Amino acid sequence: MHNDLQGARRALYHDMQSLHLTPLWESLHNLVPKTPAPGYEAALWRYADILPHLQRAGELISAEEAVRRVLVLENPALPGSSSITHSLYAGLQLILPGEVAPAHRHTQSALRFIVQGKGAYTAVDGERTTMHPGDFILTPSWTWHDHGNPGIDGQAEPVVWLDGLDIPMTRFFSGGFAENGEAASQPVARPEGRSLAAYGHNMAPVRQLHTRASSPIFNYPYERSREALDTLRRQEEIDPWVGVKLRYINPLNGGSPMPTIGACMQLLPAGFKGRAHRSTDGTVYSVVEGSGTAVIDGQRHDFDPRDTFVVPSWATLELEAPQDVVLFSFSDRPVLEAIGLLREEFLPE
Ligand code: GTQ
Repeated sequence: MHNDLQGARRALYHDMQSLHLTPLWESLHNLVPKTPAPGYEAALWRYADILPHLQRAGELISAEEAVRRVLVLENPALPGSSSITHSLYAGLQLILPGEVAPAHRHTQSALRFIVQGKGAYTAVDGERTTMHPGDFILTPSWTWHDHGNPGIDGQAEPVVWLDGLDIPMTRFFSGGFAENGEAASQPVARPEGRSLAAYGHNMAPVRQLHTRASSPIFNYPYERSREALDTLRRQEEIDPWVGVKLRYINPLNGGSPMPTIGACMQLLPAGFKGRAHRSTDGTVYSVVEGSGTAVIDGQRHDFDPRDTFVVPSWATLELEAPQDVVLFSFSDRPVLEAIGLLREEFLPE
């Protein structure tokens, strides 16, 4: 190109800078990419690496002082963002015997996936649910929630769970509001198990209005999900891409448990060597059972139980399971679906 023209263009860019004007033609290809360029990375966090730090945090700060004692899993390519993908947050929360994480509510939607220990509870709008490993618990937008760890059957142990929230999405839309509760623990208004009894059996109460966008079930117990996967695994042909995979639903409308976050549980039978698939929803996986390998865009990530890994938007994923593997996963899929951005490809062998 002519040097003068080049110089004149640079002068134009420079002169209009103070007016906060930029030339689109210099960035158009980045703004409208041919395929998603997520700008964040695949990553795996080993539980064995995290646990000692979580234990140290347990010695250095109480759940009450911390409000939430959480080590944030931050995408290596997004330092300072507290994000695991552009839209999602993930962290591992520890609550020790006798501790309380005080009541609050916020517009961000949250899920808890129990990773280790039992006998802690989450209370959601006046109902407690006791946590067991593999349980999938919701605290939908603007619901009061607190966590405590009184133990179960006279025995209390440290409990660790994976928090998944739409914090970055809420920040993007400038929709963050929060309030602290009056007391650390909210009063119990309904007996434990009420939600599951009322909504967890393909039935629903007839004289109740449902105005909330999220599922009325707020604990999907692992026992049941695991049993379902196991039955299907014995009865059906295994899907060559995802194994036996079910998504969690809001029983009132068949949609996702919360408007911004979808979640799934899948079983890969021993010997499974999955074909490659990809989708535009960057997805966080928590390993429930078994060791295996996630091949993400050709790179191998070996995982063990309780590890967490993230698969970026449009990255190919191949799952390998030398032994039975169970994976929990969550993503922003319902949002992408709602705005027409969900694409998925199951690649041939
Ligand atoms: O338990 O309410 O990991 O508000 C981040 C923000 C957990 C929670 C997190 C939160 C919570």
